[in-house]
Amino acid sequence: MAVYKLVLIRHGESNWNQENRFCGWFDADLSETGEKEAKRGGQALKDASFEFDICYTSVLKRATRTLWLVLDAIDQMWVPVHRTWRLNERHYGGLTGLNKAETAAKHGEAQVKIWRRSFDTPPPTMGPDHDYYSIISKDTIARALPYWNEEIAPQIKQGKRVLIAAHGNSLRGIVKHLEGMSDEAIMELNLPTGIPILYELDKNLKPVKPMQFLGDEETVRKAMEAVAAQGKAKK
Ligand code: DG2
Repeated sequence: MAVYKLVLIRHGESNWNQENRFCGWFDADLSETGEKEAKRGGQALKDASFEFDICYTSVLKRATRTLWLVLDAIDQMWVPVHRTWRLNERHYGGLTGLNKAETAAKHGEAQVKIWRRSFDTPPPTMGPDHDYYSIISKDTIARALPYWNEEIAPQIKQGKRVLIAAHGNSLRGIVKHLEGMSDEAIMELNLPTGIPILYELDKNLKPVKPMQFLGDEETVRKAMEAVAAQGKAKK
């Protein structure tokens, strides 16, 4: 029986999503499309009359701005927001700033998929000679899960209605944990930008049904395919 509801939202498209560059901890802002996606996500939550008691986000502006736009759309800007680096995107290390399709052409799509989606193979490290080394100094799930277990899960169990606005990979870490997905299964999951995801959870915070996207089926399908295609080599 569903006891709790949890809503996750990956930020809207960022400028670097638009340019198909590995972003990670680089603090790219939302693109115009991303702002529209975040507003549309907020509208979907408004249409379904969602209310929240507490919100969580990363310390990156694409997630923060998405959360602001969503809270504005549902007219709940007063809801307390907790920010943590533990919900930041996967640190893309030496790949930061590179074009995903060009990287796939150089290293192969299979290798790029491992760097983007695996839970045990981090991207190559970022050395001091990297262009972005001075701006942003990894293991996404290893840092997101303690925060989930120690901070977020207890709030849900107290009956708080929680919204998390974060990133493709930090949210995939939470999804993997909630659904008990294998390392292989999580490799195939691509979360769309700006579309709220609803989980109905039992008293032990286990999902009672699959994740539900608050958006029309066609938009969701296209958005997920587009994310998967970002790692394909340019033809
Ligand atoms: C993207 C995710 O992160 O990239 O860092 O490039 O969710 O913050 O836009 P987000 C990035 P992929 O893991 O999908 O390549």
